[in-house]
Amino acid sequence: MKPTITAFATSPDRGQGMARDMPVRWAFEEVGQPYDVRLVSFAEMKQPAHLAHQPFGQIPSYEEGDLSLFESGAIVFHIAQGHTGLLPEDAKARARAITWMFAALSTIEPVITEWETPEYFEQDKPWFQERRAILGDRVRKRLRALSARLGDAEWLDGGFSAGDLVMVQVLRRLTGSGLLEEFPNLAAYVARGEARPAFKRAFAAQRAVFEAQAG
Ligand code: GTB
Repeated sequence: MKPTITAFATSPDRGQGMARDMPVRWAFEEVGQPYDVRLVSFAEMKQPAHLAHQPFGQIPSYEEGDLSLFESGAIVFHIAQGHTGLLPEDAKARARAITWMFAALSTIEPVITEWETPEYFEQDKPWFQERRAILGDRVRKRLRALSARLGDAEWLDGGFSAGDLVMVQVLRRLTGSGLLEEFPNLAAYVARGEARPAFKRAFAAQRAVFEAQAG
């Protein structure tokens, strides 16, 4: 059965692939699983029909028969578990790949989200620059550790895995900020992820939504 995911009918990022349907699309493409997309407006996301699938009124959600999931990380994990290609067969290597998924979402992403927030909502505050610098240093601290662990390796633990997919997608939010570029091996790691044919197909698919609207 072909799964259906939800995505923004109108993405605020104008097709840059920053919304969280992107890692799910990317995972589908990596494993060769066709999928359908139901586009939802901001108003529709808050309606009972969508809340039944995503209790927080957000995208993405995932439906496959009577299975309904939310949380992009959990959806990527589900896809990775059900197909070959995103998680190693070896049990220990598989556990380590899953660990990197959690590290991306619970250790790296929160400091990036914190750092982004003042840019969107608090630029007019007198303490904006000082706060931004503090939060930037918190991001640097995490990136320094990640950079040290990655070293000269291509991926975080052997071959490309769901851990890399989620980590690259999280790090993409820093592209062009200057922060990622302070760590050339991480910038190259993100570029390697973005160069994967599956990433390109997923990016093109979400970009097509924006282009269709832009006319
Ligand atoms: N933890 C959840 C998950 O990973 O699935 C978070 C889901 C989430 O944040 N969804 C956002 C959403 O639906 C879209 S991705 N927001 C609408 C709402 O809460 O009402 C976050 C996002 C949005 C826009 C950009 N952008 O424009 O660059 C980037 C990321």
